[in-house]
Amino acid sequence: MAYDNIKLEQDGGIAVLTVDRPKSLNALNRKTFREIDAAVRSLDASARALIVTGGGEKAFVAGADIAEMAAYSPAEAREFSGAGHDTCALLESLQIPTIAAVNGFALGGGCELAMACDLVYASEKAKFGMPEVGLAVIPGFGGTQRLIRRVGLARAKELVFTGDTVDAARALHLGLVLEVLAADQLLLHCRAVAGKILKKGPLAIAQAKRVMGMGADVDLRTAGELERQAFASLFGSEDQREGMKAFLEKRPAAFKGA
Ligand code: CO8
Repeated sequence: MAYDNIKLEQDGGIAVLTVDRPKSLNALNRKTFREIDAAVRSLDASARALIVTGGGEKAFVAGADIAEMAAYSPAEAREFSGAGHDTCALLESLQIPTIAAVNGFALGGGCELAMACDLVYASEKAKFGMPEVGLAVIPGFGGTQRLIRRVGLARAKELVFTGDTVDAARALHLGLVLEVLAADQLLLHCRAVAGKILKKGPLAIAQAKRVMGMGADVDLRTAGELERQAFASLFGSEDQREGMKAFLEKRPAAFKGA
C-alpha cells in the first residue's frame, strides 16, 4: 500500500514505520494517524517487532499538527484526540514489541507516540517535552496519563505545567528513555534489541507484553492472576515443549509461534 506521510519497511522480522513529513517536522495530522493505523494493521505474522521513528534529520515527531487543529471546534478536537488515543492503543495492543527510535524532537503528540511504544531509545539529538499548555491546551493523545506512569506524578506535572523541553540525558534520568545512543547508532541499536527478541518464543513475548501492560494498571493480586493464567496457557504450546527440550538437549530452540 502507498502512503504519503509515513513509510513502512520490513527487513526479516523487523518492521520499521517512519513518520515522514519532514517539512512540518513529522507533525501528526488526521491523515497521518489513518496511515499509521493502516500500516500497523497491515503487518502480518512475519513481523515480530516494530520500530517507530521519524523521517529527516531533526524530528521524531514535533507534535500534533498545529496548523490543522488551530481552528478545530471542541467536537473536532474530541475526534482528533480520539484518533491519537486509538493509534496509541493500537500500538499497545499489538502482540509484538514496539520500539520507539527517537531521533530528534519528540514534543507533545510525538512524546505521546513514543510513550505508547514498549521500549524507547533516543539519539543524543533527541528532545522531549509537553509544550501544549503554551498553546493553551493539554496533551490529548493519552500523554497526561502515560507520562505519570513513565516518570511519576510530580515529574509528569512539572513537564506538563512548565512545557519545558528536556534533552536526551535528562530524559534518561527521568526514566522516559531506556538508553541514549549516538545518532548514527540509534537504529542499529533498536534493530539489535529487536533481533534479540526475535530469537525468543513469539507466544511468550506476546503474553509477557499483554500481562505486563494490563498488570501495570490493576492491583497486584489481579495482575498476579493474569500472569498465572498466561504462564499456564503457554504450556499448551509447541514452542514451550521445543524451548525446554532444546535446553535439555543443549541446542538452540527452533520456535514456530505455535
Ligand atoms: N505542527 C505543525 N507544523 C509544525 C509543527 C507542529 N507541531 N512543528 C513544526 N512545524 C513546522 C513549522 O511550522 C515549520 O514550518 P514552515 O517551515 O512552513 O514555517 C517547520 O515545521 C519547521 O519548524 P521550525 O521552523 O519551527 O523549526 P525550528 O527548528 O525553529 O523549531 C521546534 C523546532 C522547536 C520543534 C518548533 O517547530 C516547535 O516548537 N514546534 C511545535 C512543537 C509543539 O508545540 N508541539 C506540540 C503540539 S500540540 C500537541 O502535540 C497536542 C497533542 C494533543 C492534541 C489533542 C487533539 C485536539
